[in-house]
Amino acid sequence: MSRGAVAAVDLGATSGRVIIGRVGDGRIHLSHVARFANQPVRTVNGLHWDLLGLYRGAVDGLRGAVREDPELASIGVDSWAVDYALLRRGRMLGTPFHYRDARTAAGVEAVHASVPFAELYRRNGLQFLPFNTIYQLAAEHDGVDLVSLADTMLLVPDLLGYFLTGETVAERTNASTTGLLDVHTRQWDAGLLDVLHLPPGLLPPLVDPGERIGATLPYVVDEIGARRPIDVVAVGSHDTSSAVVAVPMDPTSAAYISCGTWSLVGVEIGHPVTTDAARDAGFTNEGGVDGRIRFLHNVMGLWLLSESVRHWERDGESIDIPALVAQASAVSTPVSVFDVDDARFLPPGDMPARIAAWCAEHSASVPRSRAEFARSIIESLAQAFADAVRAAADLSGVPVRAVHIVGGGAQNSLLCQRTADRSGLPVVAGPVEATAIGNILVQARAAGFAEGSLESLRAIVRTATSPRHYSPHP
Ligand code: LRH
Repeated sequence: MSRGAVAAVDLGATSGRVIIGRVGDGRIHLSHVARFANQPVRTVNGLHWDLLGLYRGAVDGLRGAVREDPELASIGVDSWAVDYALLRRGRMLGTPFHYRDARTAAGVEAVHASVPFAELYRRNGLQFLPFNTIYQLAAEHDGVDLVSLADTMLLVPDLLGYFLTGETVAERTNASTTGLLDVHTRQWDAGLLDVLHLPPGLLPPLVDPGERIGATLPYVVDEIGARRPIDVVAVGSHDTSSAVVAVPMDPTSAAYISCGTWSLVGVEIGHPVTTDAARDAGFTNEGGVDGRIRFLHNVMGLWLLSESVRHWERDGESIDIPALVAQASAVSTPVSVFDVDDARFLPPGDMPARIAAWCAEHSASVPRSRAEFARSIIESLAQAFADAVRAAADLSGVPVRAVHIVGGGAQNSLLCQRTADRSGLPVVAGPVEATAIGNILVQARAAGFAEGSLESLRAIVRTATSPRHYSPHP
């Protein structure tokens, strides 16, 4: 096994990063090269991602990465799931939408009229979320019908891969979030495309994490200042699938929470569970790296806190989130636990007012200060995590004896402690950089800098990081 460097482009809902990972001898070292803002843009026809701006940020970051390490073996891109661009003969049609755009309701109705949800779940194994790609595509018909003009649909990381290499592929873990992948065969569900009148050629060939997508095009080589074309390699391009690669867990007895804007709570299993009980509990079967299944529930996540802070900051005040969480820890009066998954919390807007309205409607006490709002959000998330961990264990049969929290939420010790308390299980927090680490490890294995199963990759994470432990308090 040799040692070497790869570059991860990791696009999150609020920022993108380029990180170099140096891997070898069972070790990993990260070097943060660039961070750039991801600022959604609202226009007259809805909420969009600035994908060209994000690509620009990625290219600038890759230039920095090449300057720092001219021998980079490969580049891998991951991002949030479900969103896509439509293309015709290689040109992007329209401005891709943000999954929090409200247009999808019509799409949900149209899809369920053709394929009832119970049947859809048996086919695609996905938790109902109104923004799953399948509903967004159906909503595109509501107005200008770009879908029928398109010859290709690319998910966000695949779009960046296309800009870098000229190759059009669909990475399988992210493809599993579209609703158009058969959860049992892991192939596109051609029957579903047919029933929904989607062009048969719309979905590109599937590739698996670790497969080479192509080499950077000459203009990219030039822009990033490389001496030669660099391979772009498929990783778990759904950020959650990369994050779960880097959970230092024993999947036969642990649950994980990938905790950031969203919180994905579940277990890793070998085969999908598409029972009526799993469907009714809102559990999804997402495709993982090496054919594993992420059986999880998608919980609203730290978006509740960040969007509240965004509201409080609207007049120019600046709020320090760790300081706010410290104030929330000091709140000694009981606060209300609300249903974090209530659909009203999905779109951007005045989150404190929505939380207050939920509490008033449910005869629960309304938080009176920012610290109480923050405490109420954290208690409600911790309760949702505990409930989802229990449901994941019951529905999958995995005897969960510990809960791993990775991602930004692993830094929030109040949330970690209250998750331990409310679940009655020990919580192991870290790494914070799980997504980038998972992206890097899959590339490193493809390049021969690491080897073996996910268990071997997780052993590297265990050696390289020092998680924090939280014991449940009675
Ligand atoms: C987390 C995430 C999650 C999806 C959501 C759209 O970033 O990828 O797994 O459900 O974004």
